[in-house]
Amino acid sequence: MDLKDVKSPQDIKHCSLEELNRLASQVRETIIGQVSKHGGHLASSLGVVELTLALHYVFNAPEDKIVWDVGHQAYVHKLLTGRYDRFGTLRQPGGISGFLKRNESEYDCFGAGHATTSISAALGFAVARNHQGRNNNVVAVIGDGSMTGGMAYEALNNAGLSKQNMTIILNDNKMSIAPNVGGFSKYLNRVISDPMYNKMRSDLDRVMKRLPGVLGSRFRDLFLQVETAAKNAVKPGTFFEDLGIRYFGPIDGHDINELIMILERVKSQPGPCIVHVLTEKGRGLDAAEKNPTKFHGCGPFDPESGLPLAPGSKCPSLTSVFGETLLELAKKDNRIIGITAAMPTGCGLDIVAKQLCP
Ligand SMILES: Cc1ncc(C[n+]2csc(CCOP(=O)(O)OP(=O)(O)O)c2C)c(N)n1
Repeated sequence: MDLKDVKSPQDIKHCSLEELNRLASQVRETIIGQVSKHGGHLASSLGVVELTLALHYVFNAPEDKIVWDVGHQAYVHKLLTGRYDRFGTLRQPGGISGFLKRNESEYDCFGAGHATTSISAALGFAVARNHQGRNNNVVAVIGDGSMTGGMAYEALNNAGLSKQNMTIILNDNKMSIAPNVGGFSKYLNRVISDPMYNKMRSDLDRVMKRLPGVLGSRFRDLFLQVETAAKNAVKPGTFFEDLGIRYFGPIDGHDINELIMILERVKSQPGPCIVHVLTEKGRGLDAAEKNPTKFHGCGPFDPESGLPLAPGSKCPSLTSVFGETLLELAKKDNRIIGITAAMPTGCGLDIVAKQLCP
């Protein structure tokens, strides 16, 4: 299977693991090729290549609803949902959008641009599904950065209470646009680094993988019981479990096989679930892995060196003028406070922070 032949997610349903991994490489090449020529959001999409392939392999979009938070990480989704041929028009006048757009594709069930919207939207889709007597799946994909926004907690609160069948994918790359900060980010780090839980999980997974197919399915229930008991002893993800949302993870978000296994499992799980997936922002492009903030959104660049192609205008940017002016004012008046929407570089407040908050 070649990426250019993928006209819809149906086309990847019968791919072998090897083919899926090959598609992952082609998707990365295509995205890097396009963004290096015309600019765009890069690092977030590169981080979710395997995750998006696994989601479209396991779930049945557009009947199943896949809701992407913000929408800046959806280039992979676009390539797998019939927009490969138009991908060269991405963000060009008359071309396809850099975000999800409902009137662009039936696979874009929700369009945003604002962070933190996906769980609320997915919950809405789940309630509407039940209301209409349908049984499609609903998935929200939210980054750890977007998970720090207030609306996500409203949605988690309601999801836990309403017991709707839905899956939340927490795409944890430790980054918002800048490195993620705050209590929730620290909490996720503690979950990830719990050595006892990680050992228990890998031991259980190893046992499961050794079981032959039929036996494996017979032992699945037992496995779930053992895992639940072990989880209760070690308690990763208790924050979510206490809200009434079943927690799975942490999972390697670049291992397609592991992703497919866990997504198949949560698909049949009643009630709301959260799958904690660990990914690397900028994965597959050296310069973006080293500097994911710079490559969150970027202009044209040389893929070899990562250096910008166009030297840029001699005029200072609006962002830098804003930052410099605010710095000048804040130096004179300590009542001036800068608040950033988790993007200090993007709004010029890094200029202020560097000098006034060393
Ligand atoms: C309400 C709101 N605040 C801030 C932003 C700016 N913004 C765009 S993406 C993003 C967060 C990106 O982090 P994450 O959700 O972890 O996704 P990642 O890019 O790491 O995959 C932010 C803060 C926004 N789009 N909407």
